[in-house]
Amino acid sequence: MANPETLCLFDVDGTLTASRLVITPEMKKFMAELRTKCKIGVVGGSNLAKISEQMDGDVLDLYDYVFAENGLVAYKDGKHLATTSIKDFGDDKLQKFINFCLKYMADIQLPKKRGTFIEFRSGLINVCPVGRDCSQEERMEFFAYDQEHKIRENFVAALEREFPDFGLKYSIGGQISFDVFPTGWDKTYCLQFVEKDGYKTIHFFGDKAYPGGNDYEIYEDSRTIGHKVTNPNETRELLEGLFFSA
Ligand code: M1P
Repeated sequence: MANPETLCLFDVDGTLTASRLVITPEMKKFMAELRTKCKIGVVGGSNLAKISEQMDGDVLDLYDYVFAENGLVAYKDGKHLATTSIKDFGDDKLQKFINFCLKYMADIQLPKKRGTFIEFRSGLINVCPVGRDCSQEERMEFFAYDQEHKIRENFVAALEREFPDFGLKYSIGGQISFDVFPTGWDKTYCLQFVEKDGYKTIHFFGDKAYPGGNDYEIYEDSRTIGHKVTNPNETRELLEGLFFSA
């Protein structure tokens, strides 16, 4: 391997794949080629099963590091390293938070509502006003409606007003939902695992590398060299310049 002391970490949606879609065969092949040049890892907000689905195969076989749920579920070389649970946040606070969300969602009118409005994951709570059971078409409909009516932005502002001292962070990373987790449990959480392995250079590639986006903290972190991209093609072009040019 040409760069064994270099690690490239990647966000999933909008960086390796189009949002919520499966990686293209070309991009999948390109990432396998990159793996012969340096170590590679993914750090996504979704759970392991969803990341595997998007990576079109067992992601644990395809990447050296896999950080699901922002790194709260961590794997290296296909082996489980650690899982941190949001249950440790405390049931009293969690229930107050969830109750508020359910009441808030009961009072908003949207083009459609489906099922699974709160998804309780290991390391975060995903809040989804349209419901995670929506179809792809309903997803796109909500996304467009949200851009116009700022449903998620207003929801997060209401939560910030209601729970100013809870120590929670909100991240609007995808199209239909937002993630909620204790402060510090953003994507930088995964860096503690790779720091131990003594990499000289850690690149991070993400599309939501703006304040409020779920790639922002790790993109800005002094331990990484951050690269802001707008789609998988741009990610590939940057990597070609870094690792494949003569
Ligand atoms: O990876 C970005 C986000 O992807 C999904 O968001 P949505 O369903 O809203 O498009 C979710 O898995 C979310 O948790 C994640 O941050």
